[in-house]
This record gives sequence, C-alpha cells and structure tokens, in this order.
Amino acid sequence: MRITVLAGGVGAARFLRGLRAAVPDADITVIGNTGDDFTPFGLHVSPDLDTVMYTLGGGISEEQGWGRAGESHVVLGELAAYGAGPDWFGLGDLDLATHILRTQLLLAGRSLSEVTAALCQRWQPGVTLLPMSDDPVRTHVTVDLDGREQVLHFQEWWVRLHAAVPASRIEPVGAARARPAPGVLEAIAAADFVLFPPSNPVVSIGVILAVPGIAEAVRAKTVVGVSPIIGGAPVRGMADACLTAIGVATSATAVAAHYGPDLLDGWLVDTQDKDAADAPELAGIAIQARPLYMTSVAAAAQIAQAAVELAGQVRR
Ligand code: FO1
Repeated sequence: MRITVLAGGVGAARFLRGLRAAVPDADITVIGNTGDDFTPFGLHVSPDLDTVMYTLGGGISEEQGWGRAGESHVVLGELAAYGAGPDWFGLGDLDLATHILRTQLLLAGRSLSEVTAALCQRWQPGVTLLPMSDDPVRTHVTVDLDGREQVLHFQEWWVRLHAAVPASRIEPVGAARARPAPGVLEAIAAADFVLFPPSNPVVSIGVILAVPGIAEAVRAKTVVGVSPIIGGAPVRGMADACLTAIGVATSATAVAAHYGPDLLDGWLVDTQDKDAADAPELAGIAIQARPLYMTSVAAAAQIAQAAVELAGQVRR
C-alpha cells in the first residue's frame, strides 16, 4: 500500500507515528510544510520537517512536541550574553547541530530535499520525508501592532506573540513561484490515497497546497482528512487564530467545507462533532466520528487505522 501524507508539525508527526504502527508494511511518503522555515543567526531551521524527523526517529521532546529530548540551551544563553537575538526562539544545543549541518550543506549547493534525505540517514524515520519545495516559501502574517500595520515572519507571530495579535492576512510568500520538490508530484500520483493529518489547515496544509501543481495532483486522488478541530477548539496550537484570519469558523465542519468536496473524499471528526455528518455543506464527503485525541501512540494508531479504512471505503 502506498500512502502520501501532507504534513505540518506536531499533529502530523504524532499521527504519522500512529500510521506507521497501524500499517507497518505501507510505503509512506510525507510532504512537509516549509513555509514555517526560519533563519535565526543565519541558520536554516525547518521546524515541521524536523518535528516529523525527530518524532519518527525517536529523538523528539515529548513534552514540547518539537525540538530534542534532553535538550540544553547553553549556546542560546551565550548568544543572549552578547545581546544577540532572537532570544524568544528556543534553539537547543542538540537541535542546533541539525541546523548547522543543514545550513552548511545548503551553502555547499545541496537542495533542501537532498539535505533532508541526508539528515534522515541518521534518524531513519521509516517514511520518505520530502520538503514540499526546494524553493523558498515563507509564511508572512500581517498584524496591527504598536499602532501600525506590520508584516511578520510566521514564527514571530506564532512564538513571540503567541498568535494573540489578530492577523489580517496570512500569505505564503514565494509559493506562487515555487516548484514542487523532486518526487512530490510522483509520490502523490503513485499513492493509493492521500491523507491530511490533524495539521493546521491554513499555515500547514494550506501552504503545501499553495505550491503550484500540488493541489491539482491531490485533487485527482482519494483524500481522507483528520479534523484538527475538536468541539470548536484546536487540538493543539493556535489554528483558531489562523482560521479567523481567513474567515473560516473554528469547527470540524467549517474546516472540511473549507477544503471542500472537490478535494476531500472522507473526513474523520471526533465523536463530539458527530453532527458534522448531517451538515448540508459537507454533502459529497463521507464523515465518520470517533475519538480523535492522540493521547498515546496506540490512540494515534487507531485514528490512523480508521483513516486508512475510510480511504478504502471511499476510494475512487
Ligand atoms: N515553538 C515554540 O512555541 N517556541 C519555541 O521557542 C520554538 C522553537 C523551535 C525551535 C526549533 C523547532 O524545530 C521548532 C520550534 N518551535 C517552537 C515549534 C515551531 O515554532 C512551531 O510550532 C511550528 O513551526 C508550527 O508547526
């Protein structure tokens, strides 16, 4: 079985850990969002790729959901002593090795997909991890701050401001010119079905779909998504702030309607949201309700198994 998954960070990584356990023989390709990529101190950080790689490779900090287990922050402390920032972005010493090596390889002329494959040699995530594009895409967020309109890098809004300042616009800058990374369109075309894990529909899945060619390729396939919204609130993170910015309500029904029946064939919602099955705006999408909190790897595996079974039922 070949499965292709579009992935953001923590929610996707935990779902993928469940998927790998549920279907150990499946050939899984993960297309990761790079719109969150960030270059503090000139180092190329790819948070979503690293979160997937560390989670599947056994190196993740389970408490945070991102970054390395057993982390220390000596280097960041030394930089702060020089007055150098950003001091609000928690780069740990172990994690820094990944960013230093990624940056070195990129400066030597390797592409982000080549570098990602090289880093995965160490972590052996058990999936093929591809960046959505080797071309730079950066998610920018427009906010009203200090009495004027400002355009911020996504991480500044998300981490420094905790997405607490309302966004009037969220834009994946560079996406329109970006080309899918080598293997991305091929993995979608070859997949038996495509899964959307419980990732942020705007800044994760939305940004991947903004790369020309990817949405068209996905639309041609059977697609099953897992709702990132349970009972009117994000399972994790601040997806509500992103949905509000694009005028979509924070509900499992509204997110499925936002993707639309053209894209989605099946949609898993939490049992709290089972009424989504009767929503007229979701006509044409097969809705199934089941517990969606990923409280353990076993719980994530049950959710992933349900997504795989639903894909089998709705397969075109
Ligand atoms: N998230 C935080 O909330 N605070 C941080 O200081 C932070 C640092 C960080 C460093 C490396 C990395 O790979 C991820 C990091 N994240 C941090 C997570 C990240 O900001 C986001 O959650 C994602 O970009 C959204 O998927």
